[in-house]
Amino acid sequence: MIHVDEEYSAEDPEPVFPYRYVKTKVNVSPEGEYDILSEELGRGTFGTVYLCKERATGMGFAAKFVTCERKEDRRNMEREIDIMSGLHHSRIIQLYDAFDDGKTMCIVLELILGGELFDRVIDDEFVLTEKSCTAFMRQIVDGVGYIHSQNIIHLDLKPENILCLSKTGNRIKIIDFGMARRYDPKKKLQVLFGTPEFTAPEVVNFDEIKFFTDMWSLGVICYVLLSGYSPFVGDTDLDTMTNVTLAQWDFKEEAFANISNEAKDFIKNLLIKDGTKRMTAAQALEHPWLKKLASTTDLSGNKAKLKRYVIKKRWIKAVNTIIALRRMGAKIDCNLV
Ligand code: PIT
Repeated sequence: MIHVDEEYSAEDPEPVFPYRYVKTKVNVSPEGEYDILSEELGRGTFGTVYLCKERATGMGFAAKFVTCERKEDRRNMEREIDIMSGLHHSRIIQLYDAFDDGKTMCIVLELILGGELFDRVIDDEFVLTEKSCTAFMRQIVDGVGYIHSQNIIHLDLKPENILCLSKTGNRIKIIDFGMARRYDPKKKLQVLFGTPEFTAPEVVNFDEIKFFTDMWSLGVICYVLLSGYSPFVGDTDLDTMTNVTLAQWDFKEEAFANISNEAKDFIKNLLIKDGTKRMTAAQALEHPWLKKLASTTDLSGNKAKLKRYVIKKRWIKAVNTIIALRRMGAKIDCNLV
């Protein structure tokens, strides 16, 4: 059995490569310097991420490719590169290189091999406790606090975007800055995207977005992690968005009966409709639930719920991938199970 017992250390581990400021190599293709391997690390709205190897060093990386058919695709990638090249922190995936060959853009990123946080948490070997949840939440809040300190809002914080460094340790990193924005106090920032289940009411209502928008998502992630239930999810995205705009939610009785008041208070202070009343990342780190040693009571019932949640999500994602590929006219090798 793996217990996340080792206390999370605030000390920054050595980065795999020294922090660097990346400048996009224009009219150059990554194949000159990297071997792009056929293994897919991930696929999403953002494009496809492949495993790759730098020939000069033999080091492994993750390469995200985006075909820039529209002007907007290039602008989005340029924004992501600009944002990521200024984020240097151990809880944030690091940018290593960037290419623009005129048709396709590629960003080379730190390789993270432990998989998604929720996949790790539902592993049979993993013991879900409040303590293990705080070990993860503390790092996520720490990373988000750093992002905010750099004037960046992530805007797509969700379980899929939290990766584990290894299959056994408890260290995580935040990925996917494809939706991130720089906060400009002179401009009113409104966005119309995100993942409804984890998106704040101000996004759905097309109201002003600020750093507190990310804090709502952390509240939802924490709720799901502890209980296996998702507080706003409905049968359709539209139902989910209605639930979010109402900001009405409660602690599902059967799942939260054995959860501490501190943990509930932590979530209560994030899932607040009025963004200005939510805890900031700095306040969240000072909250008693993250400050003190949390309970080590085994939450195996909740873990079973979380497992069902993750498996259902995996299926929905697989089906959506097939639909998208069919639309592109691809032949599908159907080996889902
Ligand atoms: C890894 C390992 C892995 C997935 C990724 C990286 C993906 C990262 C990523 C980063 C972005 C983005 C989309 C995906 O927009 O399994 O090392 O900035």
